[in-house]
Amino acid sequence: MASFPEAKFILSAWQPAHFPPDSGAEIAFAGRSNAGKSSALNAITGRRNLARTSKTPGRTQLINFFSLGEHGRLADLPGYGYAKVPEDMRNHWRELLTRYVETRDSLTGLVLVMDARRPLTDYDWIMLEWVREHSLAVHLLITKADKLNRSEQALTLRDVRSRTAGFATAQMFSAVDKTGLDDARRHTLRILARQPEGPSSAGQVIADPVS
Ligand SMILES: Nc1nc2c(ncn2[C@@H]2O[C@H](COP(=O)(O)OP(=O)(O)OP(=O)(O)O)[C@@H](O)[C@H]2O)c(=O)[nH]1
Ligand SMILES: [Mg+2]
Repeated sequence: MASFPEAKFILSAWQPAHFPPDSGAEIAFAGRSNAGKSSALNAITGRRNLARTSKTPGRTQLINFFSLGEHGRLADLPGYGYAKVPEDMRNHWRELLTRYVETRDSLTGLVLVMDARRPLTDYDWIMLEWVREHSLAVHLLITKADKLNRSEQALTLRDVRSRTAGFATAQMFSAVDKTGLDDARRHTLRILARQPEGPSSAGQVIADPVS
Protein backbone atom coordinates (compact mmCIF):
# COMPACT_ATOMS: atom_id res chain seq x y z
CA MET A 1 0.00 0.00 0.00
CA ALA A 2 1.15 3.51 -0.80
CA SER A 3 2.92 5.66 1.74
CA PHE A 4 2.03 9.30 2.37
CA PRO A 5 4.56 11.22 0.26
CA GLU A 6 2.64 14.46 0.79
CA ALA A 7 2.96 14.21 4.60
CA LYS A 8 4.40 17.32 6.20
CA PHE A 9 4.83 18.85 9.62
CA ILE A 10 2.30 21.60 10.42
CA LEU A 11 3.05 22.78 13.97
CA SER A 12 3.67 21.80 17.59
CA ALA A 13 1.02 22.85 20.11
CA TRP A 14 1.65 23.41 23.79
CA GLN A 15 -1.93 24.53 24.41
CA PRO A 16 -5.32 24.14 22.66
CA ALA A 17 -5.26 27.71 21.33
CA HIS A 18 -2.39 26.64 19.09
CA PHE A 19 -4.13 23.62 17.51
CA PRO A 20 -4.59 23.91 13.72
CA PRO A 21 -8.15 24.65 12.48
CA ASP A 22 -10.53 21.89 13.56
CA SER A 23 -11.79 20.93 10.09
CA GLY A 24 -11.69 17.80 7.96
CA ALA A 25 -10.43 14.55 9.49
CA GLU A 26 -7.68 13.97 12.02
CA ILE A 27 -6.22 10.78 13.47
CA ALA A 28 -4.19 10.77 16.68
CA PHE A 29 -1.26 8.54 17.62
CA ALA A 30 -1.04 7.98 21.37
CA GLY A 31 0.91 5.69 23.61
CA ARG A 32 3.22 5.23 26.50
CA SER A 33 6.40 7.24 26.44
CA ASN A 34 9.04 5.45 24.38
CA ALA A 35 6.47 2.96 23.01
CA GLY A 36 7.53 3.82 19.46
CA LYS A 37 4.87 6.32 18.30
CA SER A 38 7.16 8.59 16.33
CA SER A 39 8.94 5.65 14.72
CA ALA A 40 5.58 4.14 13.72
CA LEU A 41 4.46 7.46 12.30
CA ASN A 42 7.63 7.75 10.23
CA ALA A 43 7.24 4.19 8.91
CA ILE A 44 3.55 4.61 8.08
CA THR A 45 4.04 7.90 6.25
CA GLY A 46 7.17 6.55 4.57
CA ARG A 47 9.02 9.69 5.68
CA ARG A 48 11.97 8.66 7.76
CA ASN A 49 12.55 11.91 9.61
CA LEU A 50 9.06 13.36 9.78
CA ALA A 51 8.59 12.86 13.52
CA ARG A 52 11.57 13.02 15.86
CA THR A 53 12.40 9.77 17.55
CA SER A 54 14.54 9.58 20.63
CA LYS A 55 16.19 7.26 23.07
CA THR A 56 15.18 9.59 25.90
CA PRO A 57 11.64 8.78 27.04
CA GLY A 58 9.19 11.61 27.56
CA ARG A 59 10.83 13.92 25.10
CA THR A 60 7.81 14.84 23.01
CA GLN A 61 5.75 17.02 25.38
CA LEU A 62 3.80 18.85 22.70
CA ILE A 63 1.13 17.71 20.29
CA ASN A 64 2.78 17.60 16.87
CA PHE A 65 0.40 18.01 13.96
CA PHE A 66 1.14 16.71 10.46
CA SER A 67 -0.74 17.12 7.21
CA LEU A 68 -1.49 13.95 5.25
CA GLY A 69 -2.62 15.98 2.23
CA GLU A 70 -6.06 15.03 0.94
CA HIS A 71 -6.44 12.34 3.64
CA GLY A 72 -6.48 14.81 6.53
CA ARG A 73 -4.16 15.33 9.48
CA LEU A 74 -2.28 13.25 11.99
CA ALA A 75 -1.57 14.30 15.58
CA ASP A 76 1.42 12.77 17.43
CA LEU A 77 0.36 12.99 21.09
CA PRO A 78 2.90 13.29 23.90
CA GLY A 79 3.79 9.97 25.49
CA TYR A 80 2.49 9.10 28.94
CA GLY A 81 3.52 6.97 31.88
CA TYR A 82 7.09 8.10 32.21
CA ALA A 83 7.79 8.24 35.93
CA LYS A 84 10.66 10.73 35.80
CA VAL A 85 8.54 13.49 34.27
CA PRO A 86 8.03 16.23 36.91
CA GLU A 87 4.56 16.55 38.42
CA ASP A 88 3.70 19.90 36.81
CA MET A 89 4.62 18.40 33.42
CA ARG A 90 2.30 15.45 34.06
CA ASN A 91 -0.52 17.80 35.01
CA HIS A 92 0.06 19.80 31.86
CA TRP A 93 -0.01 16.59 29.84
CA ARG A 94 -3.31 15.50 31.39
CA GLU A 95 -4.89 18.90 30.78
CA LEU A 96 -3.68 19.12 27.18
CA LEU A 97 -4.75 15.56 26.31
CA THR A 98 -8.14 15.88 28.00
CA ARG A 99 -8.88 19.10 26.14
CA TYR A 100 -7.68 17.57 22.89
CA VAL A 101 -9.82 14.41 23.10
CA GLU A 102 -12.87 16.22 24.44
CA THR A 103 -12.97 19.17 22.09
CA ARG A 104 -11.45 18.04 18.82
CA ASP A 105 -14.41 17.61 16.42
CA SER A 106 -12.23 16.52 13.50
CA LEU A 107 -10.75 13.66 15.55
CA THR A 108 -11.96 10.45 13.90
CA GLY A 109 -10.03 7.95 15.97
CA LEU A 110 -6.93 6.86 17.68
CA VAL A 111 -3.99 4.64 16.93
CA LEU A 112 -2.76 3.44 20.30
CA VAL A 113 0.88 2.41 20.04
CA MET A 114 2.02 -0.19 22.56
CA ASP A 115 5.34 -1.93 23.10
CA ALA A 116 4.75 -5.64 22.35
CA ARG A 117 6.65 -6.52 25.51
CA ARG A 118 4.22 -4.61 27.73
CA PRO A 119 0.88 -4.02 26.01
CA LEU A 120 -2.24 -2.56 27.70
CA THR A 121 -0.70 -0.75 30.66
CA ASP A 122 -2.90 1.14 33.16
CA TYR A 123 -2.34 4.36 31.24
CA ASP A 124 -3.33 2.66 27.99
CA TRP A 125 -6.63 1.70 29.61
CA ILE A 126 -7.24 5.28 30.76
CA MET A 127 -6.71 6.41 27.17
CA LEU A 128 -9.00 3.63 25.91
CA GLU A 129 -11.76 4.67 28.33
CA TRP A 130 -11.54 8.27 27.13
CA VAL A 131 -11.93 7.35 23.51
CA ARG A 132 -14.70 4.86 24.24
CA GLU A 133 -16.63 7.60 26.01
CA HIS A 134 -16.36 9.67 22.85
CA SER A 135 -17.20 6.76 20.52
CA LEU A 136 -13.95 7.10 18.61
CA ALA A 137 -12.45 4.33 16.50
CA VAL A 138 -9.40 2.69 18.09
CA HIS A 139 -6.67 0.70 16.42
CA LEU A 140 -4.02 -0.93 18.59
CA LEU A 141 -0.59 -0.94 17.02
CA ILE A 142 1.49 -3.46 18.94
CA THR A 143 4.95 -2.36 17.92
CA LYS A 144 8.54 -3.58 18.37
CA ALA A 145 7.28 -6.99 17.18
CA ASP A 146 10.90 -7.65 16.14
CA LYS A 147 11.68 -8.02 19.87
CA LEU A 148 9.45 -11.11 20.10
CA ASN A 149 9.64 -14.45 18.35
CA ARG A 150 6.76 -15.57 16.20
CA SER A 151 4.92 -17.58 18.80
CA GLU A 152 5.25 -14.77 21.37
CA GLN A 153 3.85 -12.38 18.76
CA ALA A 154 0.86 -14.64 18.11
CA LEU A 155 0.16 -15.06 21.84
CA THR A 156 0.43 -11.34 22.53
CA LEU A 157 -1.85 -10.44 19.63
CA ARG A 158 -4.44 -13.01 20.69
CA ASP A 159 -4.36 -11.76 24.29
CA VAL A 160 -4.71 -8.08 23.31
CA ARG A 161 -7.55 -8.89 20.93
CA SER A 162 -9.47 -10.89 23.49
CA ARG A 163 -9.14 -8.10 26.09
CA THR A 164 -10.32 -5.41 23.68
CA ALA A 165 -12.83 -7.40 21.64
CA GLY A 166 -15.75 -5.37 20.35
CA PHE A 167 -14.22 -1.91 20.51
CA ALA A 168 -10.74 -2.01 18.98
CA THR A 169 -8.84 -3.61 16.15
CA ALA A 170 -5.28 -4.77 16.79
CA GLN A 171 -2.20 -5.78 14.85
CA MET A 172 1.47 -6.57 15.22
CA PHE A 173 3.88 -3.96 13.89
CA SER A 174 7.56 -3.18 13.70
CA ALA A 175 9.15 0.05 12.53
CA VAL A 176 12.43 -1.86 12.27
CA ASP A 177 11.51 -4.80 10.04
CA LYS A 178 8.24 -3.25 8.74
CA THR A 179 5.99 -6.07 9.99
CA GLY A 180 2.36 -5.07 9.44
CA LEU A 181 3.14 -1.86 7.58
CA ASP A 182 0.42 -2.25 4.93
CA ASP A 183 -2.20 -3.05 7.56
CA ALA A 184 -1.17 -0.02 9.60
CA ARG A 185 -1.58 2.21 6.54
CA ARG A 186 -4.93 0.63 5.70
CA HIS A 187 -6.27 1.21 9.23
CA THR A 188 -4.96 4.79 9.27
CA LEU A 189 -6.85 5.56 6.06
CA ARG A 190 -9.94 3.67 7.23
CA ILE A 191 -10.13 5.67 10.48
CA LEU A 192 -9.53 8.98 8.70
CA ALA A 193 -12.37 8.11 6.29
CA ARG A 194 -14.61 7.36 9.32
CA GLN A 195 -15.23 3.85 8.07
CA PRO A 196 -15.93 1.14 10.63
CA GLU A 197 -14.04 -2.12 10.29
CA GLY A 198 -16.24 -4.03 7.83
CA PRO A 199 -17.74 -7.47 8.54
CA SER A 200 -15.53 -9.01 5.86
CA SER A 201 -12.37 -8.04 7.70
CA ALA A 202 -13.62 -7.78 11.31
CA GLY A 203 -12.75 -11.36 12.06
CA GLN A 204 -9.73 -11.37 9.83
CA VAL A 205 -6.40 -12.08 11.43
CA ILE A 206 -4.22 -9.11 10.61
CA ALA A 207 -0.51 -9.80 10.40
CA ASP A 208 -0.90 -12.84 12.61
CA PRO A 209 2.47 -14.54 12.11
CA VAL A 210 1.19 -18.08 12.69
CA SER A 211 -1.82 -18.01 10.38
N1 LIG B 1 13.35 -2.75 18.05
C1 LIG B 1 12.54 -1.73 17.80
N2 LIG B 1 12.78 -0.53 18.34
C2 LIG B 1 11.92 0.48 18.07
C3 LIG B 1 10.77 0.29 17.23
N3 LIG B 1 10.10 1.47 17.19
C4 LIG B 1 10.80 2.34 17.95
N4 LIG B 1 11.88 1.77 18.49
C5 LIG B 1 12.89 2.42 19.38
O1 LIG B 1 12.24 2.81 20.59
C6 LIG B 1 12.71 4.08 21.05
C7 LIG B 1 11.58 5.06 21.16
O2 LIG B 1 11.03 5.28 19.87
P1 LIG B 1 10.16 6.58 19.54
O3 LIG B 1 9.55 6.33 18.21
O4 LIG B 1 10.96 7.81 19.71
O5 LIG B 1 9.05 6.47 20.68
P2 LIG B 1 7.91 7.53 21.10
O6 LIG B 1 6.75 6.72 21.55
O7 LIG B 1 7.67 8.50 20.00
O8 LIG B 1 8.60 8.24 22.36
P3 LIG B 1 8.26 9.64 23.05
O9 LIG B 1 7.86 10.60 21.98
O10 LIG B 1 9.51 10.02 23.76
O11 LIG B 1 7.15 9.34 24.00
C8 LIG B 1 13.80 4.49 20.05
O12 LIG B 1 15.04 4.10 20.55
C9 LIG B 1 13.43 3.71 18.79
O13 LIG B 1 14.52 3.46 17.95
C10 LIG B 1 10.56 -1.02 16.65
O14 LIG B 1 9.59 -1.29 15.92
N5 LIG B 1 11.47 -1.98 16.98
MG1 LIG C 1 7.65 10.59 20.00
